[in-house]
Amino acid sequence: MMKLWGRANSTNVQKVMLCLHELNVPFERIEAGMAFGVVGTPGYQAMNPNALVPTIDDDGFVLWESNVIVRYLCAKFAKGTYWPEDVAARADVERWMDWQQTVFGPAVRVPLWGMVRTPDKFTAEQITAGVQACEASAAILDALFSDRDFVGGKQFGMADIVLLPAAHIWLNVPVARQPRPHFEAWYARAAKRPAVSQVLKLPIT
Ligand SMILES: N[C@@H](CCC(=O)N[C@@H](CS)C(=O)NCC(=O)O)C(=O)O
Repeated sequence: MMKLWGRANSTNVQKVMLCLHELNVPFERIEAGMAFGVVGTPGYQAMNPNALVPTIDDDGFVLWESNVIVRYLCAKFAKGTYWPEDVAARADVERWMDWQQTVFGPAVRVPLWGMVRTPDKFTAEQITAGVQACEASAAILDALFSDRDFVGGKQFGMADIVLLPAAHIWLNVPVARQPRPHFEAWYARAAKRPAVSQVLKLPIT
């Protein structure tokens, strides 16, 4: 059976859990990371030298990097649906996966750690800058979803999966946000999916 290492409140682990639930792939999740430890052990680091979660083991094939795991799973189990076969259609959604890793995800880390996890370690200036960065990303997502239901158009797919955990944090941290009707409508649409409601929980921890 597919194995997944990672704590359930990690956004990067949530992407993989969400993907596995969406694709109806049975898996065993092993707690790892932060309070659960494990990532510091030689055995874990032999699989993932970064000592980070998530890591999967698919019948002996070990893989880390959350967005790559999502691409791998969708290509293996959902070619033509979650993983577009057309090269241009795939690049069209993949750009949003890389944007999540490089822009939106790092922005959301500030309200997550600065307002929920370790507020004592953040200054008011850092929080303000982080909130501004999240608003800039939210404006981009609002424009994206002004003419489509999901990232690739009508069908929910792999880019929606990787954007959702960060969106869940931004739309639920205790801060005043600008209204983003299209972005919020996408999130509400996605939240109706059983896999999404099963993985993305409140309160945020
Ligand atoms: N680029 C990596 C980043 C992985 C990462 O930063 N994971 C965090 C959790 S979101 C982690 O392992 N933190 C240390 C820990 O939980 O012990 C990925 O997308 O998989």
